[in-house]
Amino acid sequence: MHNPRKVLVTGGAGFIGSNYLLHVVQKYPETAYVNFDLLTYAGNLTNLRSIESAGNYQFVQGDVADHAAVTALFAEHNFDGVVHFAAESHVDRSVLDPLAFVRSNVMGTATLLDACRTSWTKGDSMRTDVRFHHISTDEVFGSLGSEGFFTEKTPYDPRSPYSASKASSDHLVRSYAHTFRLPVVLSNCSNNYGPYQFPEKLVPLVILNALESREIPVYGKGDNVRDWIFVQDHCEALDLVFRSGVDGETYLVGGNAERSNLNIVETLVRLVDEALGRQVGTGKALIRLVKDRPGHDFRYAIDCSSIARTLGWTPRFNLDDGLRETVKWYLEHRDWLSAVRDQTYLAYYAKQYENR
Ligand code: NAD
Ligand code: TDX
Repeated sequence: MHNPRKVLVTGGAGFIGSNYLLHVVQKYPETAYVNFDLLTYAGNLTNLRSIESAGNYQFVQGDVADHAAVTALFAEHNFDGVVHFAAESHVDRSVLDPLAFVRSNVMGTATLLDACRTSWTKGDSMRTDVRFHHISTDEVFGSLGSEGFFTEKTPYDPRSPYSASKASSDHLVRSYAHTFRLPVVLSNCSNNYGPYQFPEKLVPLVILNALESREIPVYGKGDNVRDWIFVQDHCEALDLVFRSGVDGETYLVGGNAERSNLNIVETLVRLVDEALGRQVGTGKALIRLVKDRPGHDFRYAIDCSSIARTLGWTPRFNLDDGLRETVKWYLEHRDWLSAVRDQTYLAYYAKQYENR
């Protein structure tokens, strides 16, 4: 059991990080949380309004790849745990600007690991009452055909600059565990959806475009398959892995909910039509099959029986309920959506689709 007193959460203003902080800051009042986030386009402090004045929560703006800033942070706080979410996370952006991914995801992870090594080594030995939890993705395993599942034993085969940068960071984490005895746990999860997701990712993008009656781009034939998990289920798994996982272990987390992209998109536009009382088919008429993403992985699917067996975790939400709840959330938070759908986003969106 890892029972930390002071935890550094990196990337806590992003989609999964903010959902995680909303979950743990209230659940563990005896643990102090420091959220260290650069506030890139994907970071949004308004997500954390309900905990910003909690006595066990603090925000510090900074870059995980900035050695001086990370060193100063560790000198100021006596962390005994790190939960590392901070990363560039969008595959399409990694096609447009791969080096930003190497910097934040590879150098950022290496910089944090080294700060942990330095501050958690006492004399010749590494502390054992500390823990580094690395948050990673199923994309490190590459692409599946129509059969089979990823397991903890699947060899790495990353195929986009994003997944290659995440794979590199996973390798660095394991190398610090092996070489320096750094106590680590890793978790690799499938596609998350839910509140506070930036609308460049498929689910919130479809909801936003359906609401604003803009075209909805579906790459290729829309037959690529993802395994979808509600973000709250992921956060509950992360809480268990961080506090009860075994040192050095990797846990695969998935939603047991495979769907083709076209199926997800059609479900979402139907839910938006229903919620707005629009004529059936209004949203569907906005769907466009567009040029495929370069190197687009065909299918991801996770076998999460290992974490069910070892930590007793299984996803609680089924996909239809989770998507319905998600559409409801975005409709009730249209101010959040319009605030993030600013000029930067629209410029990115235009650039992304200019050749499609
Ligand atoms: P996100 O893009 O919504 O948020 C990333 C956060 O990290 C933002 O708040 C951003 O400001 C911050 N950040 C980026 N670069 C930084 C840097 N150099 N220094 C400090 N902060 C920085 O991402 P997300 O979807 O919440 O993903 C979080 C983590 O979970 C990532 O490591 C991602 O690889 C992983 N993951 C995501 C999914 C998914 O479906 N979204 C699935 C599996 C794993
Ligand atoms: O406009 C779109 N049209 C479309 O067809 C977008 C944005 C996506 N897609 C397709 C591409 C994928 O097959 O939908 C699927 C999901 O796309 P994304 O939401 O971009 O997610 P994906 O590329 O699968 O990666 C996500 O899951 C794993 C996260 O972004 C990663 O951070 C995570 O590691």
